[in-house]
Amino acid sequence: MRLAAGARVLLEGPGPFVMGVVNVTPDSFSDGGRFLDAEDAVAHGMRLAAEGADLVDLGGESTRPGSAPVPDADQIARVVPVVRALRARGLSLPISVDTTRAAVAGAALEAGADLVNDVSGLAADPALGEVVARASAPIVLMHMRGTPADMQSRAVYGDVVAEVASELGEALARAAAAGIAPERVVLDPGIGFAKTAAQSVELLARLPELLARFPGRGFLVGPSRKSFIGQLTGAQVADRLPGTLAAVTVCVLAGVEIVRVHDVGPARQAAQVAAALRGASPGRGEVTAPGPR
Ligand code: PMM
Repeated sequence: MRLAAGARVLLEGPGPFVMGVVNVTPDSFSDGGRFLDAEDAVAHGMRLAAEGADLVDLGGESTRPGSAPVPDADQIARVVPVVRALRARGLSLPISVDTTRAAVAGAALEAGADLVNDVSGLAADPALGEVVARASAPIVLMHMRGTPADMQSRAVYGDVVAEVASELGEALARAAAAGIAPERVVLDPGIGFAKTAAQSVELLARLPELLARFPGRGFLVGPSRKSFIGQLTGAQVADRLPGTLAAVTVCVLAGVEIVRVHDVGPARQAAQVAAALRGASPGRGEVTAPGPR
């Protein structure tokens, strides 16, 4: 996969690439409150880089089920100083901003972020597509229904893979209408967003089928510490690393290029082994390269 912002290449190669999560929120899904302080967030971002992250994802709004929106000004006040400080500390990795809001994305890109991670798939803010297009920035379009406040009431599917694929197709159409170049778009099925645990597991199990519906398109998946692992195992959020690594392995074996995780070092190792296994499986080509789908 090749992901570029303008002429600047952010990611290039077969992957898998590891996106490290830095939540700059008081109530995030899994590391709530621990990185609210900007300096802590910066230190955490630098630590993830040292652990081998290929890119860092900064978010100023929790998306946990039931959470309320955070005003643009608050998101900007949380995220922009962290972007600036990471650059001032010499971080050269691509920085993505996890937001559904045009104003937040614009401010973060201006401050030195490179791409946008939109959990609404361009459904929340009609102005976001234009901001991304104007900056020639890549965007991750994640599948969700509704908003974090009401999404779990909308986890009703006939065929979860077919419906997620169809709704990702609608997100792609929104990106195209905004003028975002197709090669700058990465898709994400949105594990845990408007999905029950069983639906998240089914999506992970059927990733090859989902990816096959979008030939040549880059995919990102974020299974890290999610509640499906808790429901399967009883593990609390802080104890879900083993389950996360099992899911990361499945993602990479399926051909997913980017995994979004909190525990970068362990996930990187799991992803490397899974990539070798994928490469070595019959008909897959080179051992060191997952190869094209
Ligand atoms: N999950 C969370 C937040 N942002 N973005 C993408 N693209 N995919 C995800 O699965 C995703 C996301 C929620 O997890 P967190 O609050 O622990 O970061």
